[in-house]
Amino acid sequence: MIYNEEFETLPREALEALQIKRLQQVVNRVYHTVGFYRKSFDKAGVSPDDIRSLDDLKRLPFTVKQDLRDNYPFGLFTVPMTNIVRVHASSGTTGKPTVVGYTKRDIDTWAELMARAFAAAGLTKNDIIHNAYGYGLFTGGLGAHYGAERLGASVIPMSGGSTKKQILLLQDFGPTAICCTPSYLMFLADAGKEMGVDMKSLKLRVGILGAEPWSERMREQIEAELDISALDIYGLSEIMGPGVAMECIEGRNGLHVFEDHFLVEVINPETGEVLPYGEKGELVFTTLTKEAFPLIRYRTKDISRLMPQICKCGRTFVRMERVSGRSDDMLIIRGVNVFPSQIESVLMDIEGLEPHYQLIVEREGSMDTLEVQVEVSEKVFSDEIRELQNLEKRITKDIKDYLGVTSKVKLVEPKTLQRFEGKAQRVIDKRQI
Ligand code: DLL
Repeated sequence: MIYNEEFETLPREALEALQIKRLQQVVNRVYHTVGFYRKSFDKAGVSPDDIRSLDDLKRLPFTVKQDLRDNYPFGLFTVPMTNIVRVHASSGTTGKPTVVGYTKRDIDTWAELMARAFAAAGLTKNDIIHNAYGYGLFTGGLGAHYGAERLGASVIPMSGGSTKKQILLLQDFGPTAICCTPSYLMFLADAGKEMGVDMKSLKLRVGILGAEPWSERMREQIEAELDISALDIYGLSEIMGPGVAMECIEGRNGLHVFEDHFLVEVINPETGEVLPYGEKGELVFTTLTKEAFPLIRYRTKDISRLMPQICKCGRTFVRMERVSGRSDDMLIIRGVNVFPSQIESVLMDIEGLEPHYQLIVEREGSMDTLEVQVEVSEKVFSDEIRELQNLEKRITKDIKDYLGVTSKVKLVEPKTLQRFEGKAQRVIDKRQI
């Protein structure tokens, strides 16, 4: 099912004509309304008038997460706060989150793109969508919610957590679709089985799963355990939230990027050079229609490749291969984005800890676990065991409070963790997904 036949099946030529027109508009607008862009374009020696074809896109400078941080919280918005109707936020590389804003029209566009995503999963107004993405600053919950309503489906705004209740509603309300992270769906499947529920007998037909990397192997496992189609949805807060790209149920091979609203490029993360279709590199997005918070050539750090072959579903939009990893050290633990540097700054605010730590990420069953090992000072190490336990508790609490992730903290003797000559290897990721 194609939600917006007119745009989603535009012949390439017409699509590109629309894209260049929209690109020129957005480039002009950011140049004239946001000091940051004026400076960065001037520095790169490029003016909005230089953008005559889509090929000129590569003349524009990149935007990176640090730029968002430098302009925290609202510095890159192009409209006054009176026109902003919603803000969301996601983890930044330090304690401060990355903040994004939406006008009424932005929310409207987002709802349409999420409705398109649901339709690509084969859903219609006759479906009941159980939405277990978190509601709140995270874009997953409200993003999917508005899209489901736009489609006219019945949405169950469940949010994350409360496992038993999730299972109960899945049985009693009979949703035909579920939205959550793939690892959470595996967790729910296990939990349901433990409760004696036959998860295959639920009415669920399809999962709209994303917000973290996953693999074909995980897809097979989810599909077998729940007897559903498990489809991949991609997005990031900076660009909009979920619904930047979506896999279609007909193709099940790569995610269609909603190219009438976003320009996508793949670059070599080392050199910044634009790579041709088919080559693997870092995804870069430019928003074409966003009002409040347009972004020009935003480096996502997500690794993928573009597949231009026409899909059997009829959509003409290019597909991106499922994201295989990141070019930076961001971890996604149970759907929460965490940078090692954020954990470091929490640790460094606590007296008695040394700046030597290691993060060990594992997957037990379907649950990600995070262990934080940190060296304590000689003085602390000679304290009573109870004091050390209290310190562990305090660190666990601070990490939970500041970053939203549950961790197991292990204090270790001074000088026991490995030292590094070059780049420190802080993270040991043992997950096999
Ligand atoms: O995770 C938006 C989202 C919500 C997408 C619900 C899909 C479903 P952020 O919290 O800003 O936004 O995190 C964005 O998550 O740069 C990727 O690294 C990762 N990510 C998102 N979707 C996928 C996916 C939301 N399908 C960051 N596969 C992105 C792999 C994904 N990684």
